[in-house]
Amino acid sequence: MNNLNDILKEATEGIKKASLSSEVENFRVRYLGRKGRITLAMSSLATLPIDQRKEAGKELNKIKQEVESMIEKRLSEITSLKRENLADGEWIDVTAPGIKHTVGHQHLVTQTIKDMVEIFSKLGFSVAEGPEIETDWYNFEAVNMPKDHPVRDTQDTFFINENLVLRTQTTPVQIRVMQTEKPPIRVIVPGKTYRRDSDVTHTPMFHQLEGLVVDETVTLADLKGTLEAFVRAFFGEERKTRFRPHHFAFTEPSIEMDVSCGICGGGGCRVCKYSGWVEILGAGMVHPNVLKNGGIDPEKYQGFAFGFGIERPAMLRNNIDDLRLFFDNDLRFLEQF
Ligand code: 2NM
Repeated sequence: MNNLNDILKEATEGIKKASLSSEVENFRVRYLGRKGRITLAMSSLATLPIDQRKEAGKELNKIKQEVESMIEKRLSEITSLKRENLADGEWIDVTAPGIKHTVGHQHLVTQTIKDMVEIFSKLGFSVAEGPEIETDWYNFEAVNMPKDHPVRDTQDTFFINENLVLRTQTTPVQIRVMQTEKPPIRVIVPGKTYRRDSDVTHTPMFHQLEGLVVDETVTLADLKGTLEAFVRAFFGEERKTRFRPHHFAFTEPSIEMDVSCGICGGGGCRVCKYSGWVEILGAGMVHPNVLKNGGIDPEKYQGFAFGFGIERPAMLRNNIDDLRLFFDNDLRFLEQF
């Protein structure tokens, strides 16, 4: 009995002093665990003479329950103490602004392509894509640029071998469309193009968007109307346009289109080289040879086509003065759009 009272006294003092829940748990093991003092005392009851056993068992059960309830009580005291301390020291200001996650976005070139595609979609065009590595035939022959023709020199081509090139324009995709689809065709082709050229206004890779319409009665007037509708939608209603005669191997007749300068409004400035106009695209009626190479009968069908770079219209619309900014991947630039 004395022994039991010692156990109770020790446990009471120890548990009271415990300041961590892990310490309290240690007491639980020490007294109530498989080899705990109370557990051991329980098993030694059997060795007592029968007349003392009942009394001692009762006492021991009482002590066991007391120790158990002291442990639970102390544990809950420690938990609420922790909460109080937390409330004092680590309170949360629910009105403080949250931590902002950095979210990426599409590159300005991609955004611009998307805008352009949307405009042409409303005019009834669908989108086609094709390989960036092309054969000599698709990139040159098919679009009326035969071997040894001087116009090939103006293309600054990256050759992969005798027969393969990085496409210098997206025109080969239009040829593939003509070969696989029946008129009426109304398609635009945005994509990467490559030329061996690198300075302030040229990068070896740049983006183009070309368009092709083929049907039984397609005229230059349809071409002009389509392009004017595009310019108004992309640059704004107030822009003026003008067409000039030009020459491309793949169209006849060929034209270039200018828009009035958005910086000076046509009065003349550095961006438009004091002319009031900026050239934005080339176009024309598809050359009969090109239709033939696309498997289309030029006696029955006509087509118009146009092509322009993506970066320059994006520069004009966003007041960007250096083409190379598009491809430096400087976040201070990219994040502005
Ligand atoms: C341009 C200018 C003029 C053009 C021609 C063709 C095709 F496939 F019909 F031959 N596609 N795109 C074209 C015409 C492209 O880029 C300045």
